[in-house]
Order: sequence, then C-alpha cells, then structure tokens
Amino acid sequence: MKVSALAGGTGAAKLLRGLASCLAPEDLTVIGNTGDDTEVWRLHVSPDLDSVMYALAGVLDRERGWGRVNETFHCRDAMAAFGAETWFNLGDRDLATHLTRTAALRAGRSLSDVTLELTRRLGIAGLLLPMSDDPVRTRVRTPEAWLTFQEFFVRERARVKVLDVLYEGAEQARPAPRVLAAIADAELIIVCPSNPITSIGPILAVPGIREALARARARVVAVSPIVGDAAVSGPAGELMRARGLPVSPAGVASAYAPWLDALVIDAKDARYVDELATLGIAAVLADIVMTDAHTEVALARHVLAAA
Ligand code: FO1
Repeated sequence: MKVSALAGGTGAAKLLRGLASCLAPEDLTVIGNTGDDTEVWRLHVSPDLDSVMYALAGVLDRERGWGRVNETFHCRDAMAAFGAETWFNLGDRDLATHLTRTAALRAGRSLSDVTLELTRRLGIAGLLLPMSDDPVRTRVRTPEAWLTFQEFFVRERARVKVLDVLYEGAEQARPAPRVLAAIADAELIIVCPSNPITSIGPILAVPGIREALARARARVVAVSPIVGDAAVSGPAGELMRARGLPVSPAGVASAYAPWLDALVIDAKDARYVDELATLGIAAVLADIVMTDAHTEVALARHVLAAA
C-alpha cells in the first residue's frame, strides 16, 4: 500500500519507524514540517526533517527524541568557549547534516533536492519531502515578544504564555515538488501524532495542501497527539488553547475536520466517539502512547488496519 504521511518531529518519528517496518520501504512518503527550521552558527537546521530522517535511518537518539545516537558535543563546547550562543545543541555528527545542507542551499540547490541526497546517503528508500522549498517560519507570540519556534521551544523550554501563533511566509510558499502528487496518488494518508498547531499547522498553511487533502481519493487517518486533556509530550496543549481549540481528541478532530476520515484516539478516550461522529470523523480506539519499538509497530499496524 502506498502511504503518504504528514509529519512533525519526535512523535511522528516513532510512528514512522513503526510504519517503515510494516511497509515496503519505497511505499512510504513523508511530507515534513519545515516551520521549525532555524539558523544556528549560520547553518540551516531543519529539526523535523532531521528527526524523521534519523528515525528512518535507525540513527535517531531514542531517549532525546532528536539528534543522532552516540552523539558528542565537542564543537558546541568549543563554540561556547568562543562566546557563541549554545542553547540550541548541535551535536558533532549532526553538524555533518547541517554543513552538507547549508552548502547545498548556498550553491542554489533546493531543500527537497538536498533532503533527497541526505536520505539516500543514509540508506533510506522511502521519500522524505519538505512541505515547501520556500521559507515558512512558525512564530509564537508571548506577552513579551514574538519568538521563533526554537526560541519558544528550546530556549524558553515552552514555559512562557502563548498568545498567538503564525506561519510567516506561508501565503507565498508553494508545495515542494512531488508533495501534491504524493497526496493525490497515495492509497492511504496518515497524519502523524504531531502537534496540530506547530507541526501539522505549517504544512496545512502552504496553499494547495489542504485542498489536495480534501480532494484525495485515499482515506485520511490521523493519530491523536492528545490523550484525555493533555499532550502525550510537548506543548501541544498550550498551543491548541492559544488557538482556541479544546485540548482533547475532539479539538484535534476539529482542526482536521473538513478532510479527515478517521482519528485514532486512545482507548481511554472512548467518551469522544460520538462527538467525533458529529464532525463526520470515525473514531478508532487503540493504545496510542508509544514507549518502545514494539508499541510503535503495534500502533502502525492499527493505523494501517483502520484504513
Ligand atoms: N530540542 C531540544 O529540546 N533541545 C535542543 O538543544 C535541540 C537541539 C536540536 C538540534 C538539532 C535538531 O535537529 C533538533 C534539535 N532539537 C532540540 C529538537 C527540536 O528543536 C524539536 O524537537 C522540534 O523542532 C519540535 O518538533
């Protein structure tokens, strides 16, 4: 079955690892969020693309959920000694990714082109597509200032009040090559258990992507990143609240309602089944908290069966 998945970073990486072990490798296409992209030491970093790429290549640090396994941070420490900002931790092995990507972009190549090269060199047979080759940047408004996503998430540890979120550049952005075809030609579309506002939101903000999802012949199945009234991990709850969405599986469903066919929710959240039905969305009950390779594969099987 040809599967296309919309993905953020850490939560998505777990489900994608599970899916990759159930599908023929070339049957998985991932459309990744680039709203989190940032510049560190003049290097272009695409955190969500990298988390997905490292997960599919089997080199993601499972404990941190980002960066490479067996990582060291000698360069960061040396940069700190020179007075550089080091709140965003770039590992020594990880630096090779950002150096290669930045050099390619400066030479005029596109983000999708260099992402293809990086994934192929890491032995990934599936396709990882940035949502757009044009810059889209998520900004988070706090009482003090507008922050970049990484300032909010890493520097401030998501501990500040959120008043608003916007996707700078989205209106002018075009879907990257093959993104619309990946949605149109898929036999199943999966929305990974990622933050609906800052991981999936930027993808949906690229003109043409929402419309392609609404037109797609494949079923669209999402996995909730929310269990009960809280995010499985990260600041999804606070960000959904800031955007006026209830922090619940029903809030996730309403963010995706016009084009979503089914939402996989936690077995403990059966009370939301009827509310989802009123939105035209079928609820699928499963154990959605992934804690190890076994639960990643189990959830992936459940999602494929739901299709
Ligand atoms: N997340 C952190 O919490 N702290 C970090 O220092 C950090 C560094 C980092 C470096 C490269 C990379 O690809 C990701 C990194 N992340 C870090 C993860 C990232 O900021 C977030 O997980 C995503 O943007 C949210 O999906």
